[in-house]
Amino acid sequence: MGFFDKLFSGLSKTRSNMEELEELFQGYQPDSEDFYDELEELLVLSDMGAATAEKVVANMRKLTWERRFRKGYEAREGLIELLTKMLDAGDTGLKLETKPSVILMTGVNGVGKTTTIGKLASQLKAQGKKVLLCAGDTFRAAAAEQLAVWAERSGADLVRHEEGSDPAAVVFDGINAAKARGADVVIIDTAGRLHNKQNLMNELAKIRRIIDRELPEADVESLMVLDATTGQNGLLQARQFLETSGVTGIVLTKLDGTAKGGIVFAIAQELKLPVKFVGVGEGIDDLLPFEPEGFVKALFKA
Ligand SMILES: Nc1nc2c(ncn2[C@@H]2O[C@H](COP(=O)(O)OP(=O)(O)O)[C@@H](O)[C@H]2O)c(=O)[nH]1
Ligand SMILES: [Mg+2]
Repeated sequence: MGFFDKLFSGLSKTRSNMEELEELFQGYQPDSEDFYDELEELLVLSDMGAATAEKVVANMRKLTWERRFRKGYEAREGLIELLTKMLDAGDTGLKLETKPSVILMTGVNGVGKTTTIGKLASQLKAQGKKVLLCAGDTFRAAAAEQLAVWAERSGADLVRHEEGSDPAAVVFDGINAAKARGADVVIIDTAGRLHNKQNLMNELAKIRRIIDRELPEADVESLMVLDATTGQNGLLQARQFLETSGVTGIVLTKLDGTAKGGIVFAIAQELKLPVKFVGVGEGIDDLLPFEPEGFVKALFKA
């Protein structure tokens, strides 16, 4: 399946949720208050969040007035344009120019951190990079096992310690192994759950300090993983990670399993962080680089 087709099918649930939006444009009446009310309702249903939906509607009113939309297709194009603009929250690419450079993966339990690491490792390997995975989730033995499977599949190196050992020590070893072996990228897995939240945040802060101390000049991409199926709730949970690990971008997983793809807009508007990748399945090739225009097009069948 091609790149756009994958995104398109990954968004099929969200798009079916938006069919009513297409109907809304078919019955478009300029200057109708009902149009704006229904638009807002549909956007909220897509899990865009009330504040962001309100903003879209306000921007849409303004654009309609400026451009004097009369026809449904004009208004539809206008909406596509402004939604695309709203997704621009910074650079969607990864900056990994130093050798080694680091990708730190954070997020609550079960969102798809380890799976995303496997997918990313495979993409970086395909670009000819030497990749080392570092099993910083030492909370459960199964976590390192799962990472080992992905290392095998993607052809990446792996550094792991025993269950229950200090994650910061694994990270220290991982970074030094990467230096010694001439790896291009170290990808660090982390736990999403510990005995309590404060423990987890302290641990992430400690990992971050080790990275900054051992590789002060390195490019560090700190990616926070969000599960699209948890919607607005996931967004709330995510805020704590932002301060602790210096997040540079978001990976939004499980878009294939939800009709609530509108969460992408809430992320850009509320977290002011770029989505860098979207997950559209459990397979190794099911991670797509995010790009606002393509995303909105796939959402609208435009
Ligand atoms: N459908 C779907 N499932 C995913 C995606 N990403 C991860 N998963 C699944 O989500 C579950 C939890 O993933 P895992 O990587 O273990 O999460 P972690 O606890 O954050 O490391 C696994 O069953 C994955 O296969 C995705 O993009 N789509
Ligand atoms: Mg994991």
